[in-house]
Amino acid sequence: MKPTLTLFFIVLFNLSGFSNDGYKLWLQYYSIQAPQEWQVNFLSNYEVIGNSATLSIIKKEIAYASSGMISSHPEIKNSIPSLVIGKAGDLSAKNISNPGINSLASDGFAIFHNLESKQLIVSAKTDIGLLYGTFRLLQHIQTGTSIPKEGIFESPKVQHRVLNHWDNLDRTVERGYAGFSIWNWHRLPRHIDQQYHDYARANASIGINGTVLTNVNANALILTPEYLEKVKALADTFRPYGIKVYLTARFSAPIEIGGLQTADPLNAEVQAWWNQKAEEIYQYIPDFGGFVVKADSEGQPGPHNYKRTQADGANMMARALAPHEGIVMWRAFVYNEHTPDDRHKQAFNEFKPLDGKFLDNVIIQVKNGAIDFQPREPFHPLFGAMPNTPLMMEFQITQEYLGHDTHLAFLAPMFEEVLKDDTYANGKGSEVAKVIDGSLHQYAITAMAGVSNIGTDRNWTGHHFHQANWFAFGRLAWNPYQASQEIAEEWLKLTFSTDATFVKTMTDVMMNSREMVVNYMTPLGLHHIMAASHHYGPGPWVSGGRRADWTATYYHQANEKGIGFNRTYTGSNALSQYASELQNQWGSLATVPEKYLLWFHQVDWIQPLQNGESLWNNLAKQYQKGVEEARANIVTWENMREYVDDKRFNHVLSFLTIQAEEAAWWRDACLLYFGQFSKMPLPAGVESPKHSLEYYMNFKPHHVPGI
Ligand code: BDP
Repeated sequence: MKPTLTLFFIVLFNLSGFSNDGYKLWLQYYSIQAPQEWQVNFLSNYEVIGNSATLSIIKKEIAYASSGMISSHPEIKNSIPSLVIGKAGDLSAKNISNPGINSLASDGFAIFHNLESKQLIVSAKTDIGLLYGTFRLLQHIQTGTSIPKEGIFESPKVQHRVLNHWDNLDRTVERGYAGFSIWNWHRLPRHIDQQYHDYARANASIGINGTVLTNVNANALILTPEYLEKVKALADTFRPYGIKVYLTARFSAPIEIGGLQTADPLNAEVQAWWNQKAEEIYQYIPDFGGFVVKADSEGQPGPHNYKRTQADGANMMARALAPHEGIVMWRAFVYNEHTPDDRHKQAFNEFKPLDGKFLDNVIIQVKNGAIDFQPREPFHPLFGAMPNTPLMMEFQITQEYLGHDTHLAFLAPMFEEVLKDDTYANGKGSEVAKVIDGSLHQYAITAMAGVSNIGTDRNWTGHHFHQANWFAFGRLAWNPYQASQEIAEEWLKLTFSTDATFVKTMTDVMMNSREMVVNYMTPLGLHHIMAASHHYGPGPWVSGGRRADWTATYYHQANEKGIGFNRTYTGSNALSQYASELQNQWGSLATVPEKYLLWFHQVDWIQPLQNGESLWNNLAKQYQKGVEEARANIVTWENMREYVDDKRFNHVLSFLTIQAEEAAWWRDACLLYFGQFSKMPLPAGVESPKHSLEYYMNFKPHHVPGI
């Protein structure tokens, strides 16, 4: 094709907006309209000092970013580079002084102005630090945010920032809604798909440095040589991006693939098996991160099978990994249907007495709340309760309980809410974020995990806006104190446009979105009232079956008098697991925040809330509010057409439409169901349900993904 013709097609393609399927995530590098001199300057005159696989990635990244962001602008050519990227040692060889570098962590970075040479310097102790610094600078260039005079000096506040893939070896993804697993095990190790590089690059661009490739409901096969070859191929691909690989270890693996009779953690043969297995893994992957373990939970094998403690199990694996500097992320999500106690209390009861009994390379992975990634949960009572054992945060990025892939919910405000909660462990000001970054209890290991929402969909995450949740997780794992609003703004600018109206409007939509979902699904502290098994759609009627703790009626306890789970001292007393300041505040109807009302209290339908109206009226109005918010988002988005390419615009629009319909489905089903007990009419302004309760109860969609 002639060059002019090619150009014509490129222009046509871009104008018609068909080209953007979202694959490029927040690394769009779209053309900057009227760039300022500094933007063009840095992208046209730069030097990257040294050679390594990571430095090659940096060089490629800047060239690529430059071709996108300033392609239509004349380059400014200088004889000396305006931007220099180099490790501390390499810079001093060039007589560039490097203030502040010593205090950085090995993967921290500095971006600063060198006043003598009038250059911008990106510096770090390691190549990976440089990679992070480069990405940060490119993000500044794209968003038009100049580097402050005093520079940027940053180290991650959390050491291990990992995605947890709940991906099965057959490529289905448990609780995954964006297609199949991106790990094509069958083609590995011989075929290294470009997407593996793109995945690692995207993660590096937000500081994620670890990936757990396999489902917590683990398959022991992953630990066999056949699969370790494949894991090695992925680890080799990810290494230059600073990403370590971890695997989930099935507790009964010594029986299943080792031919032993037992998996008892105190049995010498079992211990030797794990030691040997670790040796073997490190031969394939010398920088293997370690194991993530789900034990004694939801049917998974564990130390309980041998009357051993969680510490016995974790320490056995920790001993095997220690010589290789690997760690064990042992999950606290342990509960049992045969334990006659509120599920809320079980992990605390199990782990608190073991504080200080774990080896140094064990970290306990705790979900943000005590039940299970609900749209809203108070923080998990274990945070603040284990000063002598490192605890890490597990967030769920995939939206198992927040409408799957079609419901827009920006999760950063939810993560932020938990991180900012005060545990009062060492008095006022003992926020969860301080537990996670280790500062509250001086933990030697720190980590944060996010259950991935990534799949084979072209845009990776199903909903275009759910890319923002992956992005936000990376940002918060790097700095758990960052404000979610700032993250939303940055993501919008990188992904779509820096237009002020667009950014302001959509930041508001994003910031309100999680609360909106809470409103139309589980207002006022309700929880776990979704449909059984696939968890898609409402199911407040779910009861019976094999486990009470998997039903909805166990959690909402609705009856003719009222609704809610009494977790005060007159009920399950889960509240006693929190600090006395919180017990006082949350334990009284007068002071409990309404967002946690039905989480901790059983409340009469006629009980007046803060606004003087009855609980029933408040509940109904919250549901209605959520529906109205979802509908309003469609109108708001319609007005954003001029800022977004057609392809992504229409995709989002159609998902917003689904969301608004399903918000009404949640409202109608829940109000009809709870109305049987309250026997009160819907207050003015709340729409009458479209169908009968029977209709909703019988509505059973087939083949919902993610199970
Ligand atoms: C629940 C999910 C289940 C997971 C489990 C876990 O429904 O699929 O296996 O958590 O975290 O949220 O282990």
